[in-house]
Amino acid sequence: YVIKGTKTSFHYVINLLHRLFLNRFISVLVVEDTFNSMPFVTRQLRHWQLIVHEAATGADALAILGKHPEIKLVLTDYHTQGMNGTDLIKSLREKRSKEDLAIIGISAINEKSLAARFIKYGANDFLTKPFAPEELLCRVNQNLEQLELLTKLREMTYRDYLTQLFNRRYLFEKVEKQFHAAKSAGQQVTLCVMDIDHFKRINDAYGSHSGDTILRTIAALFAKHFPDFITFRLGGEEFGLIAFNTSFELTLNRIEQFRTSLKNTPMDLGHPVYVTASFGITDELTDKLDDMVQAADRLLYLAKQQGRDQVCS
Ligand code: GH3
Ligand code: MG
Ligand code: MG
Ligand code: MG
Ligand code: MG
Repeated sequence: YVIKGTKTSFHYVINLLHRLFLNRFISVLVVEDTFNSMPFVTRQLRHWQLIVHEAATGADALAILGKHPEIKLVLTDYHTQGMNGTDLIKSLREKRSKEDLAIIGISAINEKSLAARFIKYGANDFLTKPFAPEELLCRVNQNLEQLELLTKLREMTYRDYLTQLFNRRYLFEKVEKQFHAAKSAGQQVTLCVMDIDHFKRINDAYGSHSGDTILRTIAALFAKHFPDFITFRLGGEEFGLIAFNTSFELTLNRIEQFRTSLKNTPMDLGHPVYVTASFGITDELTDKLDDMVQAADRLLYLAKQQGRDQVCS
């Protein structure tokens, strides 16, 4: 339909082949309508290599979506059993946002205002029956591509480009919320900051490109050592971690272990280079997360003053 039926640019064909490959890993949900036109849609989507779930009623659709959080797109008609399409969209949107799940509403040609209503209730797009298979596939593609773009954008927003650790923005936009929730729940929160010792000397001796390599290596070691905690880059050669609901003593011990392991791990610049780091760690809860970071920073400063390569608590 897509390639043979109409004139298609070379670029578009390449794009379609790429989609065919990607689709094998993407799940979609089709909510069947009461007039039985959906088997056609299901068949088309399976041709298109997508993993297709089918729901017979609105309640079914909600249950399936709850069980399969990996579903990326829902196609629903207005006339579904038990619940109409717009009510279904409203319920779906309470669970999954537009940036996380694409919804395409399907309306008939004689239901003029329905397309607008679908969009108002939270659908990303709509199709008007009767539609060509080609239009169905183009709209499904477009919506999947938009979701993928948003996911990529979100990754870029919250990750540090050099080290791929979470960045400052993630800490103060996302972790801040977790911090307040943990506080209200009476949970233990431990925050640690780490600063590489005499990093300027490394840059001066080996160049900033080698400095970058070392920062990446240290970040990877840090994240690997603490897979159960949130690790981030605060900026420059300063990193941090936050641990929820873990004993302070245990976290402190693990930081000590990491400090020792780091100083004994050769950085590979073609020849071995050794680095150390200083740490400040606190579990004293503050009003804002930033105040806790600053408290840990003061302890870190103390560790530097007392000779570096140590943890201050
Ligand atoms: P101290 O032990 O007191 O922390 O000494 P230091 O030299 O590590 O501290 P200082 O703050 O004087 O210098 C930090 C250096 O880290 C200077 C800066 O150029 C370097 N740096 C910061 N970010 C990056 C980066 O992304 N890549 C590289 N290569 N160097 C960086
Ligand atoms: Mg400094
Ligand atoms: Mg430093
Ligand atoms: Mg710095
Ligand atoms: Mg520094």
